Amino acid sequence: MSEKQVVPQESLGIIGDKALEMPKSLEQLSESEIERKRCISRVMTHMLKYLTGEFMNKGFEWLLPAIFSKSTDPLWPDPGASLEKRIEVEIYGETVRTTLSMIIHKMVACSLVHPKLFILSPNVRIEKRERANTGINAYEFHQLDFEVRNATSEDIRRFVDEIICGSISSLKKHMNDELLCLEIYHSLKVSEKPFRVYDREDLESKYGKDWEKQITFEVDDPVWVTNIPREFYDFEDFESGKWDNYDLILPKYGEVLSGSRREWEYSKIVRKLERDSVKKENYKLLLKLAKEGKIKPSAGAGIGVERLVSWIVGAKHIGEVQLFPRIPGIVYDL
Ligand code: ASN
Repeated sequence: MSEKQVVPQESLGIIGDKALEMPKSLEQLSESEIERKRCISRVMTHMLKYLTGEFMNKGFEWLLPAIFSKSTDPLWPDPGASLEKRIEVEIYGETVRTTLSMIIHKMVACSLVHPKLFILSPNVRIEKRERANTGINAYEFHQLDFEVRNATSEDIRRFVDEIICGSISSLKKHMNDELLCLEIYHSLKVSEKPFRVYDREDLESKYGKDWEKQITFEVDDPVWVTNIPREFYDFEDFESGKWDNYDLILPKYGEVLSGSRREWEYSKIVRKLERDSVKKENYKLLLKLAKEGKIKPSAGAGIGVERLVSWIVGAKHIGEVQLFPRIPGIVYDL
């Protein structure tokens, strides 16, 4: 890559309305910038240790991710999604896709094997290159993705309130040197629980289509937004038109988690796939299991690991919290 990265500027995003300086790759960093990276990595290590520990304390199984599968998240229709390209490759004469999220695997594993599970999984989303400027998009990132059989949305939200606040308390207790080095120790606070919950329809009446950006800049603590129309696997009440799903929004950084109670009934899943023009042949196994009544009600969510750390350390760009940045439109050597 060249010294100064030039990125298209049409679509300036959530963090600010001015062009962002793109994070440098490792070999371009000064000593003090390397020290900062080191502190950020230590904060991330501690956060992952805390979060995975909490999941295991609560009886979750830790599963390893899959990279190539016939079925992955359609990421469609989702107003937040903007993919430049979908990766499909042929292996052993079959077409497989790189993981966009582990949602389908979670639904199947949670129904057939583990009532409580989590996966720390890489997601490959080739975002449009303009998204370099949002400061919160990376074309590879990681989710701490989890699912609980028979859980309600409320159960999941309360659990997330708990672990987000817990991870910040734990960081303040055990990582004070790193937080001081990053100059955020004093401003980092543990929010009050439970986090406030807004309905997307109310936000839309107040702010219009741009509600997500508006609420992101208005709040000082994480807040929940529920009832967001999106992919087929999120539960939708056809009568009321309400979606039983949720996003967690972080002040100034935006959405860090999305999740829902899931659809499990075959006829609803089929109806929604058809309505959304999502190819049914890409979801053969899920449909077969649902038809046989083997998909169980569950709820879950996925936490964007790099976004959560960006918010905690006050990063200007998500690429700062990746040792090997994955910025839309910029391909580094490593
Ligand atoms: N992980 C999300 C969920 O559990 C799905 C996604 O990332 N698109 O609902």
